[in-house]
Amino acid sequence: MTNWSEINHNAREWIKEAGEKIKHSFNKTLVIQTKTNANDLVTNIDKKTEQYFIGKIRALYPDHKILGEEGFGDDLRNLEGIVWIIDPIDGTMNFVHQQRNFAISIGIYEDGIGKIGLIYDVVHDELYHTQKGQGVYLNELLLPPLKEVNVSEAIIGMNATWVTENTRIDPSMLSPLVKHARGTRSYGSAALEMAYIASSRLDAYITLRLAPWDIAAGIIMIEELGGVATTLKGEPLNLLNNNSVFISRPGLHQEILEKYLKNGKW
Ligand code: 2AM
Ligand code: CA
Ligand code: CA
Ligand code: CA
Repeated sequence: MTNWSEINHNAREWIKEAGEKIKHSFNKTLVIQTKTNANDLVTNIDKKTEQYFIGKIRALYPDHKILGEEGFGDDLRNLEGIVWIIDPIDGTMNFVHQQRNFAISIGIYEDGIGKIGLIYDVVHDELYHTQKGQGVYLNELLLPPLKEVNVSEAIIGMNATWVTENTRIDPSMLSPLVKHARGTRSYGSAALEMAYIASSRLDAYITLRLAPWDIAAGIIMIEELGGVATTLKGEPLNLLNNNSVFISRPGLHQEILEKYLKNGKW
């Protein structure tokens, strides 16, 4: 039998320790490289943090598999067994430019079912954590289930990219939603935007392309609180591929899907 509370305990200890190491790195010189384009950044700290987790997991749980953004884990073809899905720094651009508004994100799955989700806002020392069936916590505080709200009362997490000329969606599709919502925000970290829905700082989050490690932990939290996590077409998210992502409180999810997304030109 898998001892999930032990795994949870260890993962939380490691994420805090990794956060300490990241904070100490602020005084040292950062090595910044680009990946797919000039704005797609990675640093030596992203890589070191992923390697730190992999070292810990391999030592204690050699039969677990690891999917990490920076590629030091396994090359996964399926989600069989226990799989750790890790984003060592979500919001690298914020990490580089702001030294805040980034998070470590870890989702642990068994045969594709979310079991443990951790999102750690290092600088604010806010650890969002959940173990399936046991509620979602922000540090020691148990978060209440998500209540329904209407678009007119909702703050929606969305990057301005998607309402300007772009390669993925007609910009006119989301602009009515921007207009009808109470407000929009963009934090530059998918994991934090999902955590903010969990803690009701945001009501929904919409984006056109995310990788599994951006959303693996957040999905578990949102679903544990009664929220909904799908693609922009309302379909299930696939943790082996990139996805469009639409996360929301219940009720609001249906309203946005039906009024703004379903009949869109895309
Ligand atoms: P990252 O910082 O771990 O790369 C920024 O709006 C959000 O999108 C962050 O969560 C960021 O994660 C993610 N992101 C940045 N570049 C991306 C890309 N090329 N594909 C998918 N997600 C990306
Ligand atoms: Ca990245
Ligand atoms: Ca990410
Ligand atoms: Ca990252």
